[in-house]
Amino acid sequence: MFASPFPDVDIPEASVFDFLFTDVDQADLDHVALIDTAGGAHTTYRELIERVNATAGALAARGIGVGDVVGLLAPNSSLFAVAFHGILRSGATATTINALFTAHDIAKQLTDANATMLITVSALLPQAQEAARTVGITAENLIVLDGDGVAATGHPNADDLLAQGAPAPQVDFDPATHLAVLPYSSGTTGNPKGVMLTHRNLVANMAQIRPLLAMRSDDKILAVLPFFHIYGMTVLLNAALQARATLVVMPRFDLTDFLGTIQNHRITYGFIAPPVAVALAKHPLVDQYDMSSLRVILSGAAPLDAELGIAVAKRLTVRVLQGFGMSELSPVSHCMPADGGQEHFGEAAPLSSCGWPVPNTTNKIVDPATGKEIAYPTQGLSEPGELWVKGPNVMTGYLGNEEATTATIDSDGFLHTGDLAQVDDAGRVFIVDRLKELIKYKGYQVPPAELEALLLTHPAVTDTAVIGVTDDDGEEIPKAFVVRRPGTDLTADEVIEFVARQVAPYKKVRRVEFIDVIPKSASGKILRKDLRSPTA
Ligand code: 4UW
Repeated sequence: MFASPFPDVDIPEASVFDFLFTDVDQADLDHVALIDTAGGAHTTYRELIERVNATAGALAARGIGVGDVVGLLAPNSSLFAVAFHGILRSGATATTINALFTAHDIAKQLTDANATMLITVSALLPQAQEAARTVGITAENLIVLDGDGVAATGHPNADDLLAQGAPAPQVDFDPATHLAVLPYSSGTTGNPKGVMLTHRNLVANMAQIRPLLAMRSDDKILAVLPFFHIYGMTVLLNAALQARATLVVMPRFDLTDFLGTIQNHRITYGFIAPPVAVALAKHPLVDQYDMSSLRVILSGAAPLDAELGIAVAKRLTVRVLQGFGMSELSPVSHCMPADGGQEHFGEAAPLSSCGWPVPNTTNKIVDPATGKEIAYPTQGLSEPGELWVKGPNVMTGYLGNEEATTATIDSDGFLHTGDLAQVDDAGRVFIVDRLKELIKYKGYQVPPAELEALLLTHPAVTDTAVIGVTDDDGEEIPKAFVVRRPGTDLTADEVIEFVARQVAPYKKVRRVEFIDVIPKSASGKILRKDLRSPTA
């Protein structure tokens, strides 16, 4: 067992709204909190807080409050930020939905989360409407933030909510137990599950990462990571606003816009996932832009290749850092400090690591075969084992799924990440492999169980297993092993096409191999390890 080397931080008993906004300095009120690159709107902290309160008031007037769940389906924008904090401020729980989801995916999440309202934007209205119809959400409870408004369409928009002038409600809940958000994650196995994160979980994670990330009010933070995913939610919508920085909000990633935004807004701090690092290290376009304002780039959500990270640091003359997170950990459990670790430890951590455990946490590395704890190394690296994490950022469990909860959080409070890690004698943690089923495509979760269930509906497929493999660019991609029904001539292209027609683009199967039989254990569990041969 080893603890964070950083001093414990104080975690106030406060709601997310109170932690973020009750003690804003007068000087910060007129500071710009959010800039939309689409449309160019600027929102000050004063305006943000007023709008969050007004949104909470309007939701309360519609009967939404403690115990209700509201779906939020939108790409990044200042409207998203207001809606998100408005939901939490009203006492309701936000279930954020991947903006790339199909109507089927959206309905599934809304149903599982028991959501009674859906907030979206006009670009996603067709799938939002279809999902709302499926789950019985009325037109009035489908809010289209940038839409033409209730008079024109039957769907209220953001202005309708603000114009209502309803005061923010007095809400009474215990931050330690009340759910702030319900993001969905497949965890170590199976279909996506609602990850129950309390106000305390989110407040704790903000407090835990504050001394490491050291964001400042004069930082211009690039907000291109999706707010609906826990990474963007915590580091951007929560931690960056807590630091009173300015978020420069991009609705989607496009390399030219991304580089132009860094140059034109003089971005100082960037949060990315590894595919963006590939572009920053290799793409010729990068040389045409002035990147000199950048001081820190932090990568997470999937493994960062150390050579690649070093190439980015050299090319842009910037500090590149890596962190590790998981929805179930609110999400940040490991991170390098903004100076790489120089001040605290005398040297920066190697980029192949994801830094040290964040304050107030302890870790174990456990041999998955024997369940025995692996010894902390006196020199060099420990043996690899499953990473276990304990701390105030550990979720309370999976919604309505006691079995998955007890399989993931043990009786001592350690969350079993399903990732294989090593620790070195300086306390730095290296993620070396993934034990769990989950596949990550460009940092997005692809649950194999979902693709397997879909493939089994194809009449020419008798059995299947989907695993992650690495393509030529070092990207993890979903690959399907398929057992063909005898007498059929199903092709790989047909399999790819069959899945692509029915899932969000990032969940596509990108490679197919036909085999005679799927390797399974005596209990019928797919032996994914056996499928991971060098040619896979
Ligand atoms: N190296 C190897 C990594 C890494 C990794 C994640 O979708 P989820 O549930 O959650 C995330 C959250 C990532 C994150 C959030 C905040 C933050 O500061 C940060 O570092 C900068 C990262 O991705 O997926 C969780 C799973 O994603 C893999 C790993 O398998 C984990 O269990 N993963 N980060 N640096 N693998």
